[in-house]
Amino acid sequence: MKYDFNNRKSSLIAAYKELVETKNTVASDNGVYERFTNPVLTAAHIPLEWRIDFNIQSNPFLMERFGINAVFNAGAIKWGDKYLVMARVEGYDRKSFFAIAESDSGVDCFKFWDKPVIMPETNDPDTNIYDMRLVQHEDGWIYGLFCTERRDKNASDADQSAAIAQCGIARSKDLVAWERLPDLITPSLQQRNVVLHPEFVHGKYAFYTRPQDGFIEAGKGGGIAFGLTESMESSCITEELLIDKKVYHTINELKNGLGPAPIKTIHGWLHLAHGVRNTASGLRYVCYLFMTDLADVTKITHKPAGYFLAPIGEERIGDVSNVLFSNGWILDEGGKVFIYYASSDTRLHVATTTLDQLIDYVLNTPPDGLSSSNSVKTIMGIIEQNKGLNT
Ligand code: M1P
Repeated sequence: MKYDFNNRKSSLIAAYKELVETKNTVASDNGVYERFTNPVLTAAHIPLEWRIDFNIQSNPFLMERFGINAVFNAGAIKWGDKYLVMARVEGYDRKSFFAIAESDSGVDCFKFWDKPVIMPETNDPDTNIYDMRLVQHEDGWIYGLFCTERRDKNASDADQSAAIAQCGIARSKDLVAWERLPDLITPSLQQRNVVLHPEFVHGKYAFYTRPQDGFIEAGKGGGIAFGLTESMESSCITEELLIDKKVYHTINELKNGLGPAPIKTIHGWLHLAHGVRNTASGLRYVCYLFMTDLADVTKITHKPAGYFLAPIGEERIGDVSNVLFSNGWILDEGGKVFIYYASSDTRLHVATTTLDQLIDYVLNTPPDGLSSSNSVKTIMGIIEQNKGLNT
């Protein structure tokens, strides 16, 4: 039987066009943020020309020649009048790379640029790169900080999974051409979730790090830390100061890590981070907010109890289930905020809110009392305040 190449090609193109032109609708509004019906990016949003050879001679069955497994954990930036996300794209081969998609609305119709990002390498080539944090720094550059992963050179042949994670750094003026800088040097054996503060602190470049002992386990280094370096061309942090440590019986008792770069507000620096705890069904990742002092960026002034955003419904299912992770947000003119979050290491979503709502949430949501009895006391306080109001 002759394979109907042209028919299959037309259906693939029509289905792709329909997907990338689908409008999004608000699915829920909890007073803090709105969630949307559809993810903004999935593996199916990757351009067909990246995956399929459309030549009938070399690909008569119109097979995918490069499969995409997932599109998730994206850095984000407003670029002119476009909303841009720089996503982690993972192939069937398990390798991740970066690709930029743009949208006019920030919530739907994201289209990838023509080609994936070509990220230059250092003298020590990366095996895997992922989780981009885009930062418009006051020095004039856009920096991209990401995780670079290489096999642990000390691992035995029998051990093919031991890896070393470190912070890779690149910079750009146009998001197309990237200059790779040397990886960040810190006292920690492993680094992930490293973020650049957008302003100089004491005249130096300031980083949020996440020191960890092992590739997965944060170990004794656990927590979000802070460090300074003189230059980005040979960045080296000699001291990591822990500013948000992991705490027993909280959402981040196992580990945590900063999401995107913080947003400056008149009340302080607003931070979005993820917290991880262990459960019988594996690790659970949720996102939380906190605020640090404008004068002392290492001092947390407000930290609401528990999570701000956690996976719900289908978001809970994916390659690494029960994970909600964010490394990109955009503060728009007028105070609207777009939070790009990924679910279960599989797809990218957006939640929208305003800076006013986020500030209200952070300043006025009670902190974690760290015991059941204190949780009940918090509820009793709310009940007391509501006396006579709920009639
Ligand atoms: O699989 C969940 C997440 O695991 C890592 O995050 P962390 O370093 O905090 O454990 C990262 O690999 C991240 O990409 C991934 O989403």
